[in-house]
Amino acid sequence: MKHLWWCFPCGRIPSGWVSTSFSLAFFRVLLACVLVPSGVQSGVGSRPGPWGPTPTERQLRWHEMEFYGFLHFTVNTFTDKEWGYGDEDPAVFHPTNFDADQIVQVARDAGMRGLILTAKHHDGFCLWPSAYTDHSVRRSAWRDGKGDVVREMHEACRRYGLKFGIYLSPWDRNHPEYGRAAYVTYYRNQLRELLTSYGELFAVWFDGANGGDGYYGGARETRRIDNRTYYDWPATWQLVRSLQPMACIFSDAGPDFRWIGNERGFAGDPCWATLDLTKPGRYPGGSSEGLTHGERPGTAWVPAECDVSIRPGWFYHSAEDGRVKTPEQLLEIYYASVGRGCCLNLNVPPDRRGQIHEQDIRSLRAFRRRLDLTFATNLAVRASLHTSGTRSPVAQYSPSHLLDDRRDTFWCAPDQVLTPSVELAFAEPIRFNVVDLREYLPLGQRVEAVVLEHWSRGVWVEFARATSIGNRRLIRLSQAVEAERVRLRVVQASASPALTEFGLYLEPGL
Ligand code: FUL
Repeated sequence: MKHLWWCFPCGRIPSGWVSTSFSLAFFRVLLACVLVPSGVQSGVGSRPGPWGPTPTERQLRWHEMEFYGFLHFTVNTFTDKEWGYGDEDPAVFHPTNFDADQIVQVARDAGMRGLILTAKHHDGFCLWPSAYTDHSVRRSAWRDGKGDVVREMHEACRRYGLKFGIYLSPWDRNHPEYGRAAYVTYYRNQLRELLTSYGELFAVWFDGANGGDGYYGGARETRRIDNRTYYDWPATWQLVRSLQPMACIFSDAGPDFRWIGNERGFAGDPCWATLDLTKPGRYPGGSSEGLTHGERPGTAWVPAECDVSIRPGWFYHSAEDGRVKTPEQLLEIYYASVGRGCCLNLNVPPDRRGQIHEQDIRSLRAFRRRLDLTFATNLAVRASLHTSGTRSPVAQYSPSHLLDDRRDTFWCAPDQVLTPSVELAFAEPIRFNVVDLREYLPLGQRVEAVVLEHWSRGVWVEFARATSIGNRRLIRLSQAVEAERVRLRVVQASASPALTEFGLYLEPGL
């Protein structure tokens, strides 16, 4: 069985095999696998060994999401603030026409695969009727005090096939015990409520903003805490692990995904999915050094999320209706986040009705339309492929996997070959201005740099180069390239490259 697993790393028989050449290819590979003892890293039939830190199954699922949304919604929406002081009367929370379906439909139509809701922001007001405080929707007039925003959002997400996650601010400017041990117990109690009452969560988001002035049950004073020790994060994360084992935990430095180090939505270039967690400052609210680019080789797989708001603020303010990011700005963010191997968490704040504003919808629609038009056709699938070398067995690591639109199959060079190339030859010239590359993540982030060339007047001419690939690298060219032959050359790698996808696309109107 062990050898069979080696043969089919993802526990699946590649679908293409179960047709014409099934028997021959299958038995050839089976024979090869059986002949190779486990532990051998190269040669016929062996699976390539991983390089550096690798992702968990939980993180792989998160990588697949690529684009999801943030919902900042609380008393601030009605007081026109970004950070509530904590003394807000819960009655101010009165959405006039809250519509979870409208919010989720907008998100789905924009291409988001999940939503993360601020169940509690720094002001301490809870969007669900927590058993541990009255400072919640229960004391608002909305739905006669019987409403639950978290439940309505979670159910709407389920109806429309989106995943759901929660943000629970550690800093609570309302709670009288904030800064003392009793608050940490309160915080964990609330977390447990959220982890057990709303089905499967894909993400739990722990904000780094912490401590300062606030209401604190009427004390109206400044309270400082020690970020490193106060919350005992390992115990809190253990709670998440035990109650929601597939939920990815976010904080500045992970453990499952990290902050990108800015709130503009732009990843660094390069942007590695790995981080050195032995460095000081690697805790929520710690140092942001190294987060933008990641670190090589790193000690852990901690990929980055780019969080950014579609508006200047995180919460809805009518004064910002004219300052919603344009479709072109959103596209730039998309290419600089998803296109650099990260996930994009785009905030779309519900307004005072409890819906996404028309201006935001307009921008999101045009942005989505452009992405759909761009990625409708992978022109590379028309090519015949030639490589400088492929690992054995060739059927398993064939370059054709680059074009099969699957992340569980990949082209891999033999172990000793760190700088392989693959050439795409077309019967007729194609025009493209976007290149799309993906690495096979279970083997780690192996590629350090690539060059892209096209054949012109008898020579290879470079038209782009890139560094880190990871989950995805999108290269958006300022000018379209027209070519009959295109070549990808890996020019630097830490281990024999394992690539799952190669796409060439034409973004219209560029
Ligand atoms: C920050 C918070 O202070 C902002 O209000 C917002 O929630 C942002 C996503 O994270 O740390």
